[in-house]
Amino acid sequence: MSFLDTLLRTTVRRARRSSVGPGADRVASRLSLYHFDSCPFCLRVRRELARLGVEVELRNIHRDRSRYDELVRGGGKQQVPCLRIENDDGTAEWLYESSDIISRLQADLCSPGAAEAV
Ligand SMILES: N[C@@H](CCC(=O)N[C@@H](CS)C(=O)NCC(=O)O)C(=O)O
Repeated sequence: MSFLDTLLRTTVRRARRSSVGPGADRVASRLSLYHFDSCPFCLRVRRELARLGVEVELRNIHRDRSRYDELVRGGGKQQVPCLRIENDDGTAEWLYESSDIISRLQADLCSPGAAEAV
């Protein structure tokens, strides 16, 4: 990658990240998204993650059978996208529905107060 490419990517990433709170990386480290490539609802969520400029672990249920099993066992159904949110005590919340996931990402990652408190 050329110097200019690197500079552009860094600048774009910084611009996107201006909307997220200071604790966003810490919050994001507790999140994982169960998804697969061709799912349009998953794409909506991945686009929002890209817009926010945060990195969330992506767990592809078509490429990795163990991720599919985890999703069904933990979340209770095979539907994607599903956001797994790990709590401090090690328990997990499994959030389905792309609109609900996007609202949750915006609430937890964009508000400085919320991001620091989680
Ligand atoms: N209303 C849901 C729709 C999600 C959905 O239909 N996902 C499909 C994949 S594109 C799925 O997982 N279907 C399997 C199932 O529902 O059992 C959303 O917005 O997230």
